[in-house]
Amino acid sequence: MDATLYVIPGSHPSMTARRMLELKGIPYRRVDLMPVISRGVLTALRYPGRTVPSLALDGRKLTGSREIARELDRISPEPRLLPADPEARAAVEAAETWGDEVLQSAVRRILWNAVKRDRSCLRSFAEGARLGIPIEVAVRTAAPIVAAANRMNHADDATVQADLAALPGHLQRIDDWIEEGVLGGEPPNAADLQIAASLRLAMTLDDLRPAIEGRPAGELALRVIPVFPGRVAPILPASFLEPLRSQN
Ligand SMILES: N[C@@H](CCC(=O)N[C@@H](CS)C(=O)NCC(=O)O)C(=O)O
Repeated sequence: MDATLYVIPGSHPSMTARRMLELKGIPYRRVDLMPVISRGVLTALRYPGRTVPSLALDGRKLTGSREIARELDRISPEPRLLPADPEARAAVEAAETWGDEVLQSAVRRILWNAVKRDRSCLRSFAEGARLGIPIEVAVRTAAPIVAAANRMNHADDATVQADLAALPGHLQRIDDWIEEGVLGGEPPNAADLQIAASLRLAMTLDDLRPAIEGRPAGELALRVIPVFPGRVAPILPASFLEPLRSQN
């Protein structure tokens, strides 16, 4: 099987797709793209979407972590990413959709807002990536990319403050799904991988890690995605983090 996965360093759904391919035992070539510029590259390569992860699989082109999960289950059914039992599948798909549409976007906004405050952390996300230019050059010239990513993702302060206020509720929801057995089984399902990658990206922020790591959601994230490069030193205003205080 010939597989090429397009990712952005630090992209959480890209990590979801990487872990899916690893769990399926499918070897793949990874192509690292710069954020924002990735859009033009994927358009030029005629992918169906302009986001990462995008995957070429024996000539077929796919965009989206959920689309990739389904195609991988189709071509290589074991281990299953989505349960065969209809009721279990519906529960996993609901958690996966929430993980994609709610948690993934919130964590992306929080991250870009933090990066806007101090770009030096970008270096840590690029560990092991091949961007085609030296990482120091990429970091030094990243200001327009960071500004564009903040705009495109609506990572403004008011939205990110609301995201942080919602985070304790998100974490409780994940803990509940673990308790119910929707998440946390072995091997991990598509929802585990979707949600764990967002939690791992959130845990790269020193501001957020203490609120996540000691609870079932954090333990799940570390188990499902053992390695996730990146580290953001404390940077968010204390008032933004107030809703997380009672969590620590
Ligand atoms: N929710 C989709 C979209 C993923 C997504 O938005 N990826 C971001 C990186 S985390 C991206 O490609 N951003 C570049 C851009 O939008 O220009 C998925 O899970 O595949």
